[in-house]
Amino acid sequence: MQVYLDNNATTMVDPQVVEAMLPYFSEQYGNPNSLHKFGTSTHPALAKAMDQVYTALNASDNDDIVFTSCATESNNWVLQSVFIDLVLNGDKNHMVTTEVEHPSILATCRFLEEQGVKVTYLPVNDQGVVEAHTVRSFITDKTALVSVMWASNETGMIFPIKEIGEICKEKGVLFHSDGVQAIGKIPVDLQSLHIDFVSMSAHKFHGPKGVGALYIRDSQKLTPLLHGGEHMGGRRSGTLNVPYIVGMGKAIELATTNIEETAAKIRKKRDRLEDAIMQISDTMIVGDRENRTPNTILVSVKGVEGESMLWDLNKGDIGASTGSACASEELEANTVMLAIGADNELAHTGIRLSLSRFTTDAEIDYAISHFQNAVKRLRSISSSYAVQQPTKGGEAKDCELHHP
Ligand code: C6P
Repeated sequence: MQVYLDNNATTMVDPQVVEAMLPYFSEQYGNPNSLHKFGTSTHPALAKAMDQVYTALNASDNDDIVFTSCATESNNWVLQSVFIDLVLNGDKNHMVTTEVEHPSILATCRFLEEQGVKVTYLPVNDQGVVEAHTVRSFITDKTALVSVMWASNETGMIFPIKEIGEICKEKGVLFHSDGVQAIGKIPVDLQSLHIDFVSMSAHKFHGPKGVGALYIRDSQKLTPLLHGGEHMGGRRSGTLNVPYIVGMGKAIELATTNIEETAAKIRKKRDRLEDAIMQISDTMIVGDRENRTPNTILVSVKGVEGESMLWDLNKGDIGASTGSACASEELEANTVMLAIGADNELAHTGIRLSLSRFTTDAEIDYAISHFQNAVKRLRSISSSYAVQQPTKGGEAKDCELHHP
């Protein structure tokens, strides 16, 4: 049996999505900007995909949704352009973000710092979440933008986006949220929130890789990152990737129709896996279960290096990760665990397990059994664990940073 538990890195494309995309590769392959019917015949499919995204997010007709190549592009676009728009033309030169954002935010922030922008990286609490009052206390009259992720790719923890949006509105500061790990996993209603920009990526909700979007509230001005043609109303140049946009529309529709019901089913399997892992002595889960996306577990197994666990799981045909796939080749400590206050050794014990609506009960049974055996095997050869008497299972607590 093969078990894929790395759905926060990417997901399987839903067969219904593949089916919706196929005609736009070799039948209706025209360029939507062409005036002939090969081009114009793609317009209804593009309009439908756009509608599917608006409906899924409950965006208003005044808002803009611009398709991009991925969330990395959407994140870069917002951060770089807000400072092109506001710093070059005004006197604001400060942004607020968190220590636990995805590398596509953190690396862009470092780039902006090299251009003279001042960036405040907010600390997180013991759940790995930034608190709204912390955001408030770091906004100054020089702050142009606050960028806080909606849900963590590493822990699944959901951030207080509604409260942060209200603070930004009150302070007259733009608010961007990286919604990649929230959209398609938890209900999102953009009309009930005050968020100026939201980034998303189709391959996180069973759509294709290489297509994402940026939501722009009230269609406000944002200098394009890519200049060229008049594609997407001049907001993002480059020939529209029709099959992928069609796929993204279908995928978001499938992911958000009956989302609460689907989430409950995923949560039940996730909780069963989590309960079984917590029966193993000296394990800890990062983040309170109720405030997490329904599919994610970040677990620390004392005395077992995350990378060793990963390879053991891989030998058993289980795909997991130690954290963000973008950092996983570097054998780095888990950034969220470090931000919560774990020491370097402990932060190397993190394993991220992320389910999807395609994960089956049989796969969870297999993963539980393999995980338990892997811990036994690896602890028996671990110099930091070998001599210790294991404590009774089931006593692991959410979010404690010191193993018993
Ligand atoms: N996170 C992970 O393993 P792209 O691939 O560019 O569409 O998405 C980037 C991205 C942005 N924000 C968040 C919160 C993300 O989780 C990701 C992708 C994967 O965690 C791959 S690094």
